[in-house]
Amino acid sequence: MSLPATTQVRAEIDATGYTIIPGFLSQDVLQQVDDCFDAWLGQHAGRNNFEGLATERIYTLVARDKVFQDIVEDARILALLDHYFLPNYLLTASQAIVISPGESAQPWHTDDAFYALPRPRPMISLSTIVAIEPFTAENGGTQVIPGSHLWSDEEIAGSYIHGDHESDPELVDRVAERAIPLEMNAGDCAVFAGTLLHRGGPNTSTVTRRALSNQYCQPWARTQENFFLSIPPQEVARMSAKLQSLLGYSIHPPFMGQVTASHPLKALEEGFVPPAFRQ
Ligand SMILES: O=C(O)CCC(=O)C(=O)O
Repeated sequence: MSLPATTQVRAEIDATGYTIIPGFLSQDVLQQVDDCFDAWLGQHAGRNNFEGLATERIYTLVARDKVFQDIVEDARILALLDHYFLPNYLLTASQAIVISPGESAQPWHTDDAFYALPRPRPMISLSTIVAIEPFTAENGGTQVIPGSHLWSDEEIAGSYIHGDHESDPELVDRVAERAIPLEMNAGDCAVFAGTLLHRGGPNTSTVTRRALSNQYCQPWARTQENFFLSIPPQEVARMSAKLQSLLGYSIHPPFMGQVTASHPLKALEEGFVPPAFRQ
């Protein structure tokens, strides 16, 4: 995506809350991701109606294969993050989402609802969802409500925040006419504001819908996944400087993220012992 294309993508996100980058993954990368999914799927059952009871999620994808690291730090996505967020923005979630036939619609929600600041407001997170198999209106393609990223708290009232419940039927009725299923080819990537109302669609087809989703947030926001605990420091030490920063090994000035008054990158040095535990 060249610079003018980046500008176009931003204009679409600003206007509607989302956009699609066609052909985001090359055929080769798509195949590598698909091979990983083949090897790993079948072991992770969804636990509630938000994760999806007929949906399989694999968390911490970024740590599972180098191909996912390259996708997380794709230059086209970083260009958007540089625009929307402060320096040292973070990866907040990295997961596979595979919706099987028979899945019902996910509750309507916004991805940055955790951050209980009054709306309308700028996004605190930005989500990407990459089609690993084609997305259709029948197989669970993500549904979005265009323009809802600008809605107030009153307008999004009834959307899912937490707990095991459906979105409010009043909201479901109110937005039904405006919902658009994202239809994408394998390899396309939807990018949307954390403030946008969306949901995984119902899968009424006979085929699965494989996807991966990386989400990013402002450097001062708490991340959904706690990568400090899910990825051992010796693994992070082998990653690129950008990924280390995305995983939280960075400072949001003047000192958010410090490790006993030092830069967190010190914690990745061989033999590092936290100062409070030194003899
Ligand atoms: O799978 C999808 O299409 C959307 C999933 C989603 O929005 C979520 O789990 O937060």
